[in-house]
Amino acid sequence: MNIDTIVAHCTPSGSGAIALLRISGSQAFSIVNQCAHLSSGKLLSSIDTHTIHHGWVVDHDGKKLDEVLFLAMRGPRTFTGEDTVEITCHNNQFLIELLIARIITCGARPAQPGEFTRTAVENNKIDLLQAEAINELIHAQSQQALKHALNQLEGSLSQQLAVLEKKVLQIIGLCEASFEFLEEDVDFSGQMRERVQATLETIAHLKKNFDQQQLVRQGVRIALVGTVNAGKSSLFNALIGKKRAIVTSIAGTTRDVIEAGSYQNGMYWTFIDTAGLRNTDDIIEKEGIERSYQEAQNADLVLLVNDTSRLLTDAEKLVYDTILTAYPTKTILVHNKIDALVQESAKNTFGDCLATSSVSTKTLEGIELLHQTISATVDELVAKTDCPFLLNKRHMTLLTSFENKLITISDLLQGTIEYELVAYHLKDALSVLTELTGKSVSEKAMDMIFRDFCVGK
Ligand SMILES: Nc1nc2c(ncn2[C@@H]2O[C@H](COP(=O)(O)OP(=O)(O)OP(=O)(O)O)[C@@H](O)[C@H]2O)c(=O)[nH]1
Ligand SMILES: [Mg+2]
Repeated sequence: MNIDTIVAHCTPSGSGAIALLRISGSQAFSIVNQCAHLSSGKLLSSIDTHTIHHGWVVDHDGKKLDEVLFLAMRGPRTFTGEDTVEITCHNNQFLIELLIARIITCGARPAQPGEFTRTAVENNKIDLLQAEAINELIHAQSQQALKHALNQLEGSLSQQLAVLEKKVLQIIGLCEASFEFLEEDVDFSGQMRERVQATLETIAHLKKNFDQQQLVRQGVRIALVGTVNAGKSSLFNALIGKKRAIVTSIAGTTRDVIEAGSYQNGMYWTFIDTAGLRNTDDIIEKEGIERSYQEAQNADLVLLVNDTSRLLTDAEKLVYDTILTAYPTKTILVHNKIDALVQESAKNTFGDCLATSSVSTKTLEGIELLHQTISATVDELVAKTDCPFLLNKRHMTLLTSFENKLITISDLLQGTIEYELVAYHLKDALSVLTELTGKSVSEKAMDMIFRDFCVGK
């Protein structure tokens, strides 16, 4: 429980007519009361909850600082669960600082990052997963991410974890019962093994789409790689519709990784131009090439650009082969410079890839078609993310740790079973799960075991 009353500016800095300040805590009403002058003449501390009032924030000497609206909400029916006053004021950075300083003089303290949401978790208004969903929601880079974040905010992931929690609690119950009735030859080990297996399958299902979920969360990353002078930067510029990257006939023009993004079909696409791949002694270029490989690895989609105005050397072919062998399911082979095609065989095939495309960044032939191919591929990638929530790294780490603990338990359930040891590991696994939702369940776990499984003692 937060003993301080906190204040912060909740809307982003920048241009816009209105800004929102939030004050939350047990003293919110009495603090704002000292600096509020309502046009109705009423005292802020005496007004009904969940009402809006016109007025001014005033200085200690009654001087009007800004004309505002006060939104008065008494807890627990508020986001944080505490008494909350929100002030909509005019959006000017100096004015906002002035108003916050005034509210601080009246007894509030500046809020820490995320403190309102944290207070909401501490007051059990939302669980940790929902708090994380708020963050996801704010930063969603695609319509899908937004949808998943909203689902998660409504508790989709919390519900999934509650199912897992229940499964573990049932296994604990079976374990305790087996232990208790050891002498009476009651054996639940078969059931326990089955349930551990079923739980492991559920975890695998939850984890399955993690990679695609990152794509949904951050938008799609499309890396352009290929030999020097293949026309990667030209293609990059053609795809983003701007002359962003430098294009020259000098091999090795691009050395740094260049990114440009835009929203396309409800998804944020980031194109990444990279340094051309070749053997070089230039240490700057070497570093650039190293980064190109890195980008190919990190990308959701690779556009492998092949220069068809000349024939590749054997060494270059090897590089293309290596990339395609490594990433056949995320690479589109783009034959560029088809306006200057040296001979048909310059349209090399290197092995399996997602699609092949022929373009000319000079005449723009094929660019629109390539764009459509990329779009269809992105749609397919996104369609694979069929689960209604977004796992973050924290979730993934804890789920993996939970999974490993269950694997240990599964091993312990083979042969002669030491039920006490198994029970210990099960509770350990449960604590990992509750770390995910941010709630402590040891007490609750015991309640559940007692209610569902204790054989009438
Ligand atoms: N004829 C023709 N020339 C092209 C085409 N695309 C690019 N070029 C030319 O090829 C040269 C290299 O183009 P860039 O886009 O700089 O190639 P790059 O792959 O980024 O090269 P590096 O950054 O050096 O690795 C330039 O002279 C471009 O004008 C094309 O479709 N047709
Ligand atoms: Mg370039």
